Amino acid sequence: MACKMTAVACVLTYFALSLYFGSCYSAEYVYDVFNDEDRDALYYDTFPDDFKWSSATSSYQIEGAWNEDGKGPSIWDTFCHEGGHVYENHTGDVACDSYHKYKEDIALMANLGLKNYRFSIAWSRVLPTGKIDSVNEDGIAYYNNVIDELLDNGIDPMVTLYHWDLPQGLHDDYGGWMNESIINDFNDYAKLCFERFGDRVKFWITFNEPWIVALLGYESGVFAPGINEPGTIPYVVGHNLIKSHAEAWHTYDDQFRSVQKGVIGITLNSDWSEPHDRKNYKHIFASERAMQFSLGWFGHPIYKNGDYPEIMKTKIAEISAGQGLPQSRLPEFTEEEKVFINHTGDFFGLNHYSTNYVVNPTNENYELPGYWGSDVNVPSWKEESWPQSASSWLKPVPWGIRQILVWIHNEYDGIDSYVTENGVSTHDVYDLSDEERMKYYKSYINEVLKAIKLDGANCKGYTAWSLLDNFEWAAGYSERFGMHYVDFSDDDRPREVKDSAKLYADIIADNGFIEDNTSRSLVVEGSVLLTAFVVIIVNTL
Ligand code: GBH
Repeated sequence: MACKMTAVACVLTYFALSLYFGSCYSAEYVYDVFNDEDRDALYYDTFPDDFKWSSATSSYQIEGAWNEDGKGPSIWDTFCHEGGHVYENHTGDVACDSYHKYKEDIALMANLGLKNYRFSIAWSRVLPTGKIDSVNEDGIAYYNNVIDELLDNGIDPMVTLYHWDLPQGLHDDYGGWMNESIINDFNDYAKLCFERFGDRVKFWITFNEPWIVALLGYESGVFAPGINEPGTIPYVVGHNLIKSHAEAWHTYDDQFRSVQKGVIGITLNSDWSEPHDRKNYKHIFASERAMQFSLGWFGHPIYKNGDYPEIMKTKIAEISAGQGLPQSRLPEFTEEEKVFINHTGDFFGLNHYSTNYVVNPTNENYELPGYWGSDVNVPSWKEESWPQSASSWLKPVPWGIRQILVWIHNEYDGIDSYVTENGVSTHDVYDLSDEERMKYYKSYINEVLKAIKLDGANCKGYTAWSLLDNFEWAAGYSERFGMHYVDFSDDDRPREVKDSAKLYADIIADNGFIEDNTSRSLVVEGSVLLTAFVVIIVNTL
């Protein structure tokens, strides 16, 4: 009898332990709120062998040396110096002082195991007035030094030609992006960069986030040059940005590609717009409308057919008419321009940070002409329960990056895509154990892996924003995006490694996510032992 009781107890223990150990290797989640087993569980696999691991910065946000060695002023120098636009009137005058500390920065990249580094050239450092007759050899020398130091460390440069710091002279002369004279000047500048740096730079991005340039620079005015003219001007700016991009792409394609053998594309930014109810076709349409107004505004002409998305053309024309205007606020491309613009991107660069739910609009409103006032008209929000970063606009929603990569893949015929920015902010406190950033990178990179392995997206690289804490535009230094802490109160701007840098280095070293086998072997060993034990007990009965 006692033996029988022991046997029963053993069998029960056996089941209890199997359950316990079994749960050790069931699904793992990074965020408590995102715990749908089919969607959010961590996925174990590695990236393709040639996957490009990178990290990004931009000139105005890190360089400092705003007026050294012949650099001319940019619209961001003016905007910051004017006061009243940026948190506590912070400026990029010194920033991370990378102009003097670039070797230290590149040593940090080498420690991360980076294979690529995305940075931008300050147009007014190489051409102080913005015009081709003003070449500043000291400025050219700086970027030559950066590029050579990168290559010495086995890191390939990914170079952005324009990350928002327009030479002030071009804005003063003719209104910068509002005037199509900019197309020639941008092309001259791009050509100079191909000539001087293209022997070593094989990856070019013409523009960082034209959507932000047009809307934050000219519709809301919260970014330089601070113009607040909703309605038509932001679309004119967008038009000139697209034409400038196409011109530079053709210059590279015609005059440099055959010798230099690089690629050139553009980087577009967007949140993912998730239909709130995927069974409601109106929510699906709302998502599509929102995506076409963000990525499609620039992506459709450049990657699809040389022209704006149909929904943008019809909606803006209809709303403009409703506003009593004689013609659409969205400019038109000529037939020749469409042919010239079509397929001027060798890859699709994506900057992505967050996701929104969207639902269908009730009806069009004509009150406030403008992109946000009347044109997009897709109600969107972020759930209260989603985690919050230090930036009001940024809530981590890891599954969104998988959706947006698949959308790009389907919309643009399987084009090669690169995540050229992705990251999260923490508050301005000294804390090297940046748990929230670790969670963000781990979950987002894992979702990129799913997009590639499970959905077949042609994503070829991932870039973490940012290498360093830096000047976060209108938020100044109040929001930190870096994997390295920078002390902005110290003249030396010392850098310190945060835990997220170590996590990123591990992911790069493993080229993805390798399952920890300890729990699995515990289950196997535990089961074998217990089975043997039960067999022995039962046999002795
Ligand atoms: C990227 O833009 C930029 O390329 C990079 O330079 C920047 O540091 C990084 O993001 C982090 O922001 O609340 O009205 O001030 C991403 C797009 C631009 C979205 C700024 C949020 C703030 C709008 N972001 N924007 S506002």
